[in-house]
Amino acid sequence: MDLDAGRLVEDLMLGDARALARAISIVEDRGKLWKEIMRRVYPHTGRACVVGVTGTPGAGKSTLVGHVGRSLLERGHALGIVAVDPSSPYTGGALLGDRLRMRDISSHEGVFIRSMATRGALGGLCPAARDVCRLMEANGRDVVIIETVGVGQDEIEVVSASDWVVLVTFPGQGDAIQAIKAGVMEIADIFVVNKADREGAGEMASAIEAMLDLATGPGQERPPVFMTSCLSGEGVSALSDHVEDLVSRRKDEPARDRRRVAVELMDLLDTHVRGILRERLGRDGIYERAVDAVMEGRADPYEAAWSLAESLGFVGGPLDADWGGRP
Ligand SMILES: Nc1nc2c(ncn2[C@@H]2O[C@H](COP(=O)(O)OP(=O)(O)O)[C@@H](O)[C@H]2O)c(=O)[nH]1
Ligand SMILES: [Mg+2]
Repeated sequence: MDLDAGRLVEDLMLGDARALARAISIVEDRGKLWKEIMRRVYPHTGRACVVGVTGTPGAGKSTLVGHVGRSLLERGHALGIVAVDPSSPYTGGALLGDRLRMRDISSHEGVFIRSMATRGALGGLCPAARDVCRLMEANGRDVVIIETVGVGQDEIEVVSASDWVVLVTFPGQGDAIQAIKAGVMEIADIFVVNKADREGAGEMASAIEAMLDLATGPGQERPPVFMTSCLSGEGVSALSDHVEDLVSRRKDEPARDRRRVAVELMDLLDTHVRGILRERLGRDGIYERAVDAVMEGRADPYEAAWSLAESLGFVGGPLDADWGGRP
């Protein structure tokens, strides 16, 4: 049976969870109706808040998301959770663990949880994760939490998909401070020392605060550091209050003023324009020939780019002068 994208998106926008699940599967597989669905959904997005949660495996991200999520649900928010897990080397599918850990909220009718595998050798935030956030938003969810494993590039990528990034660490994690020094600090808006029930949590929080103090310029606000324990519940409501506060303040802000929306739209536009051009240039092997010419020193990259543009008929327009003309 041929699926009607218009009908599916209509159902999805009425809050239908099955339509949401179906649309997510199509978008995740980059199926035939993927772009059609996104085209219909996009005008109805831009309002929801996206909270990225990152940190090393085992830090307690899923457990914490379960706790904070429950608190948001209790305050009447409609919640979407996207858990981006490392691909299992055996099945290529998402691990099951996260669903189990979030099970205490997964039966709540206000939440929709989706686990996604990171595909591709480099891992990172699955390219479809952003689309999935938009679908959840169109489905009526005002807060979407994306959990990603913080190993390297994902931490950076989650920034462009989130309004705020929460970095979860825990005491005894030897390299946490190292990681923070290595640039992760810049990307996080909220720092959490989880497993505060364990030895060394206070020291770790102080060390992070000290580093943040150093990095915070005059007149800037230092990002908050929370100590939480999912075991005792300590600090969890303070963290939830903070997130709730950010979300409710963000409500009145125009969508286009937001860092996330701007970065994301530009990035998507860029990626797709590039994809379209590459596809077109690839058709007759023009792109490959240009690559060869540059690699073999027969042309420089500036010249090669220019001839590629020429082959598409782009040259000769009023913008040429801005590019300095033919190299
Ligand atoms: N002691 C303690 N254990 C915790 C806490 N939060 C999570 N854990 C445990 O840490 C392990 C990893 O948690 P998980 O949420 O899967 O971490 P993730 O890999 O970062 O998503 C699980 O066994 C949790 O039960 C906490 O606050 N205190
Ligand atoms: Mg997890």
